[in-house]
Amino acid sequence: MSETPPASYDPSAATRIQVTLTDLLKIEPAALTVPAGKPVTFVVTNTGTVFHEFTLGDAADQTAHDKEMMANGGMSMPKDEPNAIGVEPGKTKELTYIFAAPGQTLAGCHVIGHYAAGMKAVITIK
Ligand SMILES: [Cu+2]
Repeated sequence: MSETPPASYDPSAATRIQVTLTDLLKIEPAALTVPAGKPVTFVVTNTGTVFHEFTLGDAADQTAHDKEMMANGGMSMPKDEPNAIGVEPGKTKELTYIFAAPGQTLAGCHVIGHYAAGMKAVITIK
């Protein structure tokens, strides 16, 4: 995989990107551009009425996380991870991450059925 979780970084130097999770099973915006090698803080708001999550990673990571979610019933995340947060309805949470190298990756929501319905965003790392 082309990403690494944040090691040490200056939070004030992070690029901040607003993201919205919706009950229409969308991550908005559906296309994001982030810098490589610098901390990026995603400010993730769930505007819906059900739990959603925001998981960073390539297609293989997304598939692995989907299986992990299914093993736990598919409705919530047991705990946040360095590349994934769950966001309750009406709440905003932040996830800071460093994308190591230029390329492309994804963000997805893995509440049961959401990813398959298209709840994902394409992230271009420059
Ligand atoms: Cu969702």
